[in-house]
Amino acid sequence: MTLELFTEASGQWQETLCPGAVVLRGFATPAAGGLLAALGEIARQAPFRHMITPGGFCMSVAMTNCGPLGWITDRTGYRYDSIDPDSGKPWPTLPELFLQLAQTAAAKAGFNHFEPDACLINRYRPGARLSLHQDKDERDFTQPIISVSLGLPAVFLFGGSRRDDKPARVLLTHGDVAAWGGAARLRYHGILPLKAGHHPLLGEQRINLTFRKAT
Ligand code: MD3
Ligand code: FE
Repeated sequence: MTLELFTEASGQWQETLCPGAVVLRGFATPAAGGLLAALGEIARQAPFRHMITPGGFCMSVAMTNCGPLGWITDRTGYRYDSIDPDSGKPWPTLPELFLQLAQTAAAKAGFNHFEPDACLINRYRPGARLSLHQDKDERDFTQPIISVSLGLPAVFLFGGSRRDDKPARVLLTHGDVAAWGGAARLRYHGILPLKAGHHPLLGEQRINLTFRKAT
C-alpha cells in the first residue's frame, strides 16, 4: 500500500487505504452489545450454515443473512434471494440498529444516501478463511459495501483489480467498520485463516456483517 492517510475527526480514527476504501477504527464498538443481541435473534430464525460453492466445496466460513435479500451459493451459482433456502421463509428483518450503523458509517466515509437491501453475516471460527474474490453479484457497483468486524481479529487481504496483484494486509479488529466504494469497489479481497484466540464478548469467533445494495 503506497498511500495511507490518517485523520482524527471527533475522536474517531479514520484510515483511507486507497480512494474509496475507508476504515473507521472502533466505530461499532459502542453498539456491539446491541448488535450481538440482534444477531442472536437472527441466528435463531436463520441459523449459520456452511454453503456449497458452485465448484462443490463447502465454505469454511458459516453464513446467514438478514434484510430483504440474502446472498447465497450452491452448486448452481452465487445469487441474492429473498428466501432462505434452508427454511423456505424470508430472511429475518434488518434490525434498525444495523441500518443506522451502516448508514452513519457510510456517510462518515463519504457515501451519502446508502440504502442497503442485504446484510450478509459471516462467522469465522479458528482456521476459517475467505480466498481472494471480487464482490460482483450486486447490480450497481457505484453503491459501496459497508463491513463491520466483531470478535477475534483477522488479517484482511486487500488486493488490486487483478487476482494476481499482490494484496496488502490490514488487521481488522473488534468494532472496526469499513467502507468499500468508488475505485475500491471491485478490488480483490479475502481473509487469512483465523487465528485461535478468545474474545471477551464473542469467544472463539469473528463475525463480519456486510451491508450491500444488491438490486
Ligand atoms: C473490498 N467479507 O463477505 S469484509 C464478503 O471479513 C467479504 O468477512 C470479508 O469479503 C469478511 O464478501 C471482508 C471487507 C470487504 C467487504 C467487501 C468488499 C472488503 C471489500 C468489496 C470490495 C472491496
Ligand atoms: Fe467480499
